Amino acid sequence: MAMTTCLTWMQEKKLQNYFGEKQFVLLYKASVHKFSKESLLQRCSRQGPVIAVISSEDHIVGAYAQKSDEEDFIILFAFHETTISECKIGPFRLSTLFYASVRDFEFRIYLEQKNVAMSLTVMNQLGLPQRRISFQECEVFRCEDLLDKRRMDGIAELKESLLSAVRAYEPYGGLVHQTRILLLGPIGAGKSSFFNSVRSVFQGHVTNKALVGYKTTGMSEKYRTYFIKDGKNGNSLPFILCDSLGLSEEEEGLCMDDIPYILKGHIPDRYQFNSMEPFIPGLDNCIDSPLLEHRIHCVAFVLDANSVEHLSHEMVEKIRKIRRELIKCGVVHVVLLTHVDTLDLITKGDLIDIYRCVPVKLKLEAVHRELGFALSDIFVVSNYTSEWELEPIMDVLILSALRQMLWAADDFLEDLPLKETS
Ligand SMILES: Nc1nc2c(ncn2[C@@H]2O[C@H](COP(=O)(O)OP(=O)(O)OP(=O)(O)O)[C@@H](O)[C@H]2O)c(=O)[nH]1
Ligand SMILES: [Mg+2]
Repeated sequence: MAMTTCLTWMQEKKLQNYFGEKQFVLLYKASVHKFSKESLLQRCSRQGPVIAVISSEDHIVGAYAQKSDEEDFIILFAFHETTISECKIGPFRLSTLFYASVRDFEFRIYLEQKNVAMSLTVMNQLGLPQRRISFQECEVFRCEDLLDKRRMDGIAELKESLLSAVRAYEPYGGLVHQTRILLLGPIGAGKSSFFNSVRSVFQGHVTNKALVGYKTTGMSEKYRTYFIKDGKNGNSLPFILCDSLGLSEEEEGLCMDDIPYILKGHIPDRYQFNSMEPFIPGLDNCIDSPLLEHRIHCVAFVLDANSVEHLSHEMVEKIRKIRRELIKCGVVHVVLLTHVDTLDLITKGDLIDIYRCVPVKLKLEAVHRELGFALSDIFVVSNYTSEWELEPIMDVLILSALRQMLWAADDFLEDLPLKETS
């Protein structure tokens, strides 16, 4: 059975961020490998940077050694509720903490006796109440750089394969040339930013074609059906992203009566939304007899991850009502959670394995609970907002979400009654 740490996800993450966005690999656990310094040193030597974590009932203390075998400064730390205090000792080897002579005693771990002792200075610097602490567990982790070259190479490869998959995508059965994905969601959720992000990935540099930002009444006022050109060969990509006015609890958002017209493909590109006056069929430029290719094939509800637990009752009701309409029309829908980069404790390196991060899992569960979406229909992205250069880790999330939307659109096309496809 795989060994697991006794640290909570939050505690481990705080330590990883504190020591510079590391990933921890558990090498030694006293309750499994015996409370013996020989056993510990045998497992933890020649491992590069390591961190020893000692857990007692009331405290978590430990030592971070940049080099496990050579003499160097060791950073001692103590975990407090929301902060970490530290103090530097040495230069020592890691083994000194277990074998120290009385002369250079500052911090010593008595593994066999399950207690740790420290000098008065260390105790004060770490903000601990006593010089001797009994503990139940001692764990040692190897500290790896989260974004090392090997991982970055893997990410670059994954990005290329996702790019190829999306370029090669053909809508189900050749029923349409391009799949239409509608971005719907509250004002400021990141709909236009998602379009900009997708366009950036395919252009090969960060672009901001759609206006984004904050205005109390929302930034996007026109309906836009965006074609995207592939920067590699200039060809149009096999999908169209449709950006709409944001939903609002107040009167200024997207008029609910407009939604069926958008879904059926009546509303033309650049239509100026009017929250107070619903779309009237037969207007100038209106698409009177939309074809299958004008219709919406997949809807992505775009939500700011920070807002999902705080959506107003009115907004939840609006989204549920739209879902009912979508189910009635058979349009497949998914959720896109934006702003994950701003969640507490999340760093860029976490985007590699974002669905395993506890704060993200909690957000997914909140969307599932509040709005009823299946967990497997919720995708997470960090949009391009302030970056100057493309980040392959962000691209992988953006492309993965896009690919899922294309698959969802295929489900819709596949499910259409025969008379609608001829
Ligand atoms: N940090 C971060 N900021 C984001 C993200 N997505 C969007 N933003 C920011 O959120 C704000 C609103 O983004 P928009 O793309 O304009 O949102 P929208 O849904 O199109 O808004 P409306 O058109 O007003 O309905 C902007 O300041 C964006 O820079 C994200 O993933 N991470
Ligand atoms: Mg917008």
